[in-house]
Amino acid sequence: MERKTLDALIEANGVWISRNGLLHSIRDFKVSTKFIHITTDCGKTITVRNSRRSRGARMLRYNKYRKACKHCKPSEELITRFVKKDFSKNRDARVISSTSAPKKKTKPASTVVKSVVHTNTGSVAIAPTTEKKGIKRIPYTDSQKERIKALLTPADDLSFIEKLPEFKELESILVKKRREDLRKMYEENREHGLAQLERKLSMFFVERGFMEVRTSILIPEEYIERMGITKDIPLSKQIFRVDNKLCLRPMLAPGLYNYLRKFDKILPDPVRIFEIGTCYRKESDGSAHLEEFTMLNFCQMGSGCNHENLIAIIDELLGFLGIDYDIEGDSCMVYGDTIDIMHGDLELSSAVIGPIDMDIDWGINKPWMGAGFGLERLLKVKHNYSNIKRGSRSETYYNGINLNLR
Ligand code: ATP
Ligand code: 9VF
Ligand code: MG
Repeated sequence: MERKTLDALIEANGVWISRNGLLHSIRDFKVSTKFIHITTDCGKTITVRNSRRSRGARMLRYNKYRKACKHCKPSEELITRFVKKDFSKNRDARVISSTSAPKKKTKPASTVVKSVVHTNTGSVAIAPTTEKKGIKRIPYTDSQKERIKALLTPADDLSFIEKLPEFKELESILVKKRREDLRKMYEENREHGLAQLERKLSMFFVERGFMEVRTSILIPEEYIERMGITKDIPLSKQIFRVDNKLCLRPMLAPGLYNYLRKFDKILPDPVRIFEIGTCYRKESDGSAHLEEFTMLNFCQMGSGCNHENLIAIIDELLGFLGIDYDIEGDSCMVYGDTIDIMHGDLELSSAVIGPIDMDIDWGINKPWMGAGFGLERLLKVKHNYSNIKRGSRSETYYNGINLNLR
C-alpha cells in the first residue's frame, strides 16, 4: 500500500510534531506545488516539503510524541485520534482547513517599478501569526506598540498571554530576551545572516559549474542607458548618480554581460557565471524594498538555455534554501517577458530567457538564461521577518534583532 502524503497525514491528524517531540495542534495549513506551510495553534509557522518520507510524515505515521505543547493545548480528542489513528470520528470543535495558496500579485505589464508595496506578513501585528487577536488586546499607545513590535522576533508569541503586562514591564522582558539572543549568537554562531547566505549561495553555484565574478559597484552611467533604461523608463529615476558620469549599479546585468562577452570563445560551452553583490535603487519606502540590497544574478550562455533548465536550477536553489514559491509570467521594460518567482505576494526573483535585442549592444550573440534574486527578500521569507530591514545591512538590526536595547 502506498504511504499517505504528508498533506493527507496532516489533514487526517490535525497535529504536528516538532523536532523536539512537542505535539502541536494545527490552526491552518496551505499546500502548494511542493511545500506545506503549517501554522500551529501556538503561532509557529513551519514550511516543509510535501514528502511521504520526510521526518514530519514519519512522526505522524507513528503515535509517539514527547509532550503536548502547552501553548497549543491540543484537545484530548485530537491527541486520542493521533495516538489511536482512529479517523472514523468527526473532527473536534477546532476544524482545520487547508487554505489555497495566497492570491498572487497582479502587476501591470511593462513596468519595472512598482509604487505599491507588497507585504506578505503582518507588518502591523505584534506577533505575525496572531495579528488580529494580538492587536486588539494591546492596551498601549501607538509609539509603545512600535517599540514592542521592533523588539519582538518572529519566534515570540504573545497570543497565549491572557493579559498583557504594563508597557514598561513587557518592554523590559523583551529587552532582556533580545540581549540574551545576542549573547547566544556571539557564543554559538557569530555569522551574519546576510553574509552567511551569500556564502551558501556562492558554494551552491560554484558546485554546479558557475564561475563567480565580482564587478564594480560604481559603474558608468552609460551602462544604464545601454541596458535600455532611458530617461522615460521609471527605473531611470531610481538611479543614484555620482560625479563624473558614474552611478551606483541598480543591477548586476551590465557587469555580467561584459564578462559573458570576454569569456565567450575561451571557456567551453555553455558559459555559466554568477555574481552576488550590493545594488542600489531609490525606492519609496516599504517593507519589501531597500535602497541598498544584495542581488544574486546567475546566468548561462550557449546551449541548454531553455525554460525547463532555468526552472530546474531555481527549483533546486529554493529547495536547498527550503523556500516555497510560485511561478508567474510578467513583463518588464528592460527584458520584455520575465518569469517571476513569487512567495505569496513577494517577488523573490525575475528570470529571463534570452536572446533579446539588447544583446547586440553588449556584443553577445548567443542564447542565454538568467535570474536575479534579492538576498534580503530570501532572508525575510526564511526567517519570517515582518520587514526586509531585519536581515539587511543595518545598524538597527543584527540578524533580525533590534539593537535599541538600553
Ligand atoms: P519589485 O517589483 O519587487 O520592485 P523588481 O522587479 O523591480 O522588484 P528586479 O529588477 O526584477 O526587481 O530585481 C531582481 C530581484 O532583486 C527582485 O526579484 C528582488 O528579489 C530583488 N530586488 C529588487 N529591488 C529590490 C529592492 N529595492 N530591495 C530589495 N530587493 C530588491
Ligand atoms: C535576469 C534581474 C542580460 C545574460 C548578463 C543576465 C539576467 C533578470 C535579472 C535583474 C535585472 N537577467 N534585477 O541577465 O539574468 O537585471 O534587472 Si544577462
Ligand atoms: Mg522583477
